[in-house]
Amino acid sequence: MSETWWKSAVVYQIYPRSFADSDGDGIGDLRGIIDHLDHLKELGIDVVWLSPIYASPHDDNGYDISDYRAIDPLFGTFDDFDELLAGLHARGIKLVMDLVVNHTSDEHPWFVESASSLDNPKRDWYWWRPARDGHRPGEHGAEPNNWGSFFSGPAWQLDPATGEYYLHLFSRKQPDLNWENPEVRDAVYDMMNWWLDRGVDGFRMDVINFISKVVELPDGEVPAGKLFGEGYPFFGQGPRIHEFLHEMHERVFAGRADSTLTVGEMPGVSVEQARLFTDPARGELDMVFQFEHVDLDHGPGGKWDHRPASVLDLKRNLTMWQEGLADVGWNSLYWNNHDQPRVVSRFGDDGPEHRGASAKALGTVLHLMRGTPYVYQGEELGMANVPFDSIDDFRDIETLNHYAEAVDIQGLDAADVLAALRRTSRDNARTPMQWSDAPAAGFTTGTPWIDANPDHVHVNAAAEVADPDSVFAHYRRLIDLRHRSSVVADGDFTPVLADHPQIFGYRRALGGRQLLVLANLTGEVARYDTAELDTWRDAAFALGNLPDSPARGVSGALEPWEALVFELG
Ligand code: ISL
Repeated sequence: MSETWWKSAVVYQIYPRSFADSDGDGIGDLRGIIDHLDHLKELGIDVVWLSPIYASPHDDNGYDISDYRAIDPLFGTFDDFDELLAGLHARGIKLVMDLVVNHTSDEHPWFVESASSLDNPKRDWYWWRPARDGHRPGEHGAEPNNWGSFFSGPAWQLDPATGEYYLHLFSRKQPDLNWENPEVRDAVYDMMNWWLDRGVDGFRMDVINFISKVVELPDGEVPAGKLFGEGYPFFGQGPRIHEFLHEMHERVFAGRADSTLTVGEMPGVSVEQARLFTDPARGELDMVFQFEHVDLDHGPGGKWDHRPASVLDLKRNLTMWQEGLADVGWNSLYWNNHDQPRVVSRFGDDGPEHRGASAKALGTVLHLMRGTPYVYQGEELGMANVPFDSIDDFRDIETLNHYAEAVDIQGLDAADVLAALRRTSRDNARTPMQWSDAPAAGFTTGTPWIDANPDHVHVNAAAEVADPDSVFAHYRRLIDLRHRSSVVADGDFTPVLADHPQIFGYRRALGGRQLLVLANLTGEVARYDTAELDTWRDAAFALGNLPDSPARGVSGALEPWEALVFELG
């Protein structure tokens, strides 16, 4: 197998809690996935990334792990897991596991031991600190530094047993591991080798650019209007991050065949840093998830402070990443995951007229760039954000904590906060996969843990798989094109119509073969000057998203949300 097999591969993310429930308890499970393997085969994907299925108290839906070597009974057993892995492999699909090692659950035995006394041998496996000088533990302002947690409130929790605080960048049930301690790193590498030896094909690494911290843990600047200081400068790409990732590569991946895939989730990573992380010569990671394009619609107040992102913003950012990782390194390409609102509602148009076309146009521009595309469950159906009308409908810890802080502490208007949640909450990605028009979208025979989107009566897999004009059929064609075309997998990327305010256009080229992608990412007709595209006048039509696309050439106009692909050579 070539060491860069993933250049022509497409990854599909499964969030197991919301994919398919086989036993009627309202929560998705491994047997539910087994029941739907043919959906994945039909779509044509090459790799599944499975969000966490390990033992967990589920404070953050499994991103708080209490045993890395156990399957949570909520999801099934090791027999189910082995059957799933075999079923995927039998269909030529690899399995990439989620690796959550910036933190564990506070119920992990490592943390329970660590918390038990000041001199426990595992005390130093986590970040314990006494109260700030001059303060008594528990007093207002006594936290060891001023960092805020990603899930609201301070990043420190006092443990009364020893009178010290522990660091948690996420919930208080997700204490951060201390990667400075070599025993921690050994334990993580052992666990990774154990899973690879069981037959899994790689890892998606949760917030892996946070694992190295500036050990003094200094106070951060407090942005205007915020309650806490910014810790990011002291844990984002910390001092030893490249050393740790290279060590992991040597200890886990270097001795294995080149059939694995590693992708590091890296909020806040820059293109220059991403080039270092993914330079094959450095032996760190195959690719990273960056967040710049999905943060473009965040205002100065962060994710809950929406501002519209223009087509120009979006394509300029994606183009910068294409160019930044053109010669060294590799991009991962995504619109959605379990933390992001649905792309058709965000950068597309989820109204009845344009939902299908805009979902297909966004899929087209993403899948034909240089990089490895990721499809998040339901994206291939054009699933949209959910119109929840009460805070009681939401389940996500980040969402619920933010609502409580914004309404109860900051005194913001509840209706405004709810409107922001509806647009941006992670729960938009977590409603049940829409298999059919049946109650609960065919996801469960019981009561789903989170309500299904009412639009499942017309947006669902049963209707789309059979329909050659569906979003599903379009995604299948895009995936097939990557498999068949070395230009898509490995060609150069050059922007076209770079300053056009509505059209995202680019050329891909490899040897004498070329591909042209033109997509109107707005609901109005887009006219363009064909002078720059002269050589494409007689190019062959390859793919389009509207009924009369095949008849349309490089004509100087694109219909609302029209996306066309042409081939030369
Ligand atoms: O979604 C976010 C909040 O707006 C992101 O900041 C997110 O928390 C960040 O991308 C890290 O995400 C990962 O780690 C979290 C977990 O809650 C997310 O689901 C996971 O993808 C902690 O493990």
